[in-house]
Amino acid sequence: MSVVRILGRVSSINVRKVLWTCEELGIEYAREDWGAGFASTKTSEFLALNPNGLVPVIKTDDGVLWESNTICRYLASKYDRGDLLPSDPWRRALVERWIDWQATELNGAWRGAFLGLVRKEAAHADLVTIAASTIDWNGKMEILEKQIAMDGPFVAGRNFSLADIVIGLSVNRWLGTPIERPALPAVADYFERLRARPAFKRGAYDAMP
Ligand SMILES: N[C@@H](CCC(=O)N[C@@H](CS)C(=O)NCC(=O)O)C(=O)O
Repeated sequence: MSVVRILGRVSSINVRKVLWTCEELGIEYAREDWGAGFASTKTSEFLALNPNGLVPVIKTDDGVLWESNTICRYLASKYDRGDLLPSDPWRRALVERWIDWQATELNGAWRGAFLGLVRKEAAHADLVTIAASTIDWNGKMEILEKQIAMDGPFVAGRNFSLADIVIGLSVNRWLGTPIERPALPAVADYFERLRARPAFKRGAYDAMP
């Protein structure tokens, strides 16, 4: 396959999922800056690629693809990386569960606090909403704490998987957002394990929550 083209700014957590995945796969890719602060995703040119007007989008020999978690799954399957996304239905489901949990439960929980405190969006400046989002977000991270403590050292068990990319970047966001956080030692150790990975260092841009 020729070089995978990734459209999206690195300040996007969803773009970084794809970058980190490419680094774990050890494949060649080229990234272009699209999205807030760069080329607009609301132009007809971009909307023809992704009607949602969101990054990331990838262009491959197979075609154009959007939705970050789907892109990560596609790339792991394309490059036959059963270690990242197992083919056995049960083991795969244990990985996919956390990928889906990130996109639904976790992503919904941090919205108010992250957009209000980090992106400083006027529409999310309401302190009551930020406080409610913080409680919700911390509660989700307590779930993660129990999972890692009980079934770690990675989120889907003994081995590093695609779920750790998606969840790891979410932990990075949690740690980088100025909220009051409970002490979660298993999550803290987990994050250090992820940070030690060479692919994390190259693809995760952890200074950006
Ligand atoms: N569900 C989508 C969400 C993508 C998304 O929300 N992207 C944001 C950045 S994280 C975006 O494109 N924002 C608009 C922009 O940057 O122009 C995915 O996971 O790919």
